[in-house]
Amino acid sequence: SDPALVERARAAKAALGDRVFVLGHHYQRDEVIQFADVTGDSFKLAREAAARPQAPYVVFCGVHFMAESADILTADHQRVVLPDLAAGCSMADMATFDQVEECWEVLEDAGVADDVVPVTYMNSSADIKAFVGRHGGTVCTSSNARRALEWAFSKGSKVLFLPDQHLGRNTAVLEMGLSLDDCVVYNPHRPDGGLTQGQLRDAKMLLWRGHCSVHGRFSKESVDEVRARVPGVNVLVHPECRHEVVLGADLIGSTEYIIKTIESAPSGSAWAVGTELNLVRRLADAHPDKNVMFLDRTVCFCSTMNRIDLPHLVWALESLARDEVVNPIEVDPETAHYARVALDQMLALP
Ligand code: CIZ
Ligand code: SF4
Repeated sequence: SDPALVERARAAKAALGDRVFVLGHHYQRDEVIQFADVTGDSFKLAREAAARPQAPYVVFCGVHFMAESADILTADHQRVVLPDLAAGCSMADMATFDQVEECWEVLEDAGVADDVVPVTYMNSSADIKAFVGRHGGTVCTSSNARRALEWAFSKGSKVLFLPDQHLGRNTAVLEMGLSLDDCVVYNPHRPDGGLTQGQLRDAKMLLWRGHCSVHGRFSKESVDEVRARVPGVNVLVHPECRHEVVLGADLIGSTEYIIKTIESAPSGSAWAVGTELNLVRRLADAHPDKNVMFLDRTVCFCSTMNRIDLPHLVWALESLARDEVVNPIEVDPETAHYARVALDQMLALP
């Protein structure tokens, strides 16, 4: 990265001192991650920000829904800044508030809404989390999805899982013992979600038709190809991958789990990792004694994560050093209140 920009980022950060706290998601570029005070997945980062109320400015190097969660969980005086407002998440965008309200009406008309507990993945907008909070549901992450589903099924006979169909299906089938037939996909672009009254009545898992544009691109062929090419390879994938990919993998887990697994793997072992490319490259660089490779060379970076680059970070830090808050992420108080209900329910999961 441009040495002049690196120097400017360093100088602005030094001028800000303890007044700024920089969060870096694991999928961020190297040029950005070098300035992170802490790295993590979306949930860990939101909690880290909340644990530092003395920092008035929180710069979130990640995507929009993560900055929203940080704003909800941090103190009122803390301002959360997203260096590029175009850093969204295609998965989160696949479930809009209006679509989810309409889905709920479909469930009401089918006479099943009272049996449904909504569960939303962390990767969703604040207003979806608030919807779930208002309807007695919970947020989950890829580390606690099983506990979230167990809790939800103790409260109702059906779960509406938003917005990632793959995490929902993988958790239901592989960890809860449900069958694929217990799961149906609700398509927000079709009348009644594209489901019959019988399907709405009988399904246990109503999966929203959303997916990650990175993890959803790994295929069963990529797993077969790497196994043929690299004898003894271990295939390690994120549960946002498609069901057949997860079925073909050796190990499945969140980004934090993937990092820990590679860190503790024996020297000389071979790993094909199905998650975002910035993270896989950093893991490969950090563990030259292990053969860490990307599961599928045709899959790319998360393009919205990559919108946060060094020029945007420098601009955000230099503006904050002049006490000019650029690109603040502010969730309105009512949405924040109900989103927090759903987030607190996740924290209270047994
Ligand atoms: O796929 C993502 O964006 C993940 C794993 C986000 C997160 O929760 O950190
Ligand atoms: Fe969204 Fe997928 Fe990018 Fe994560 S990796 S921010 S889920 S599009």
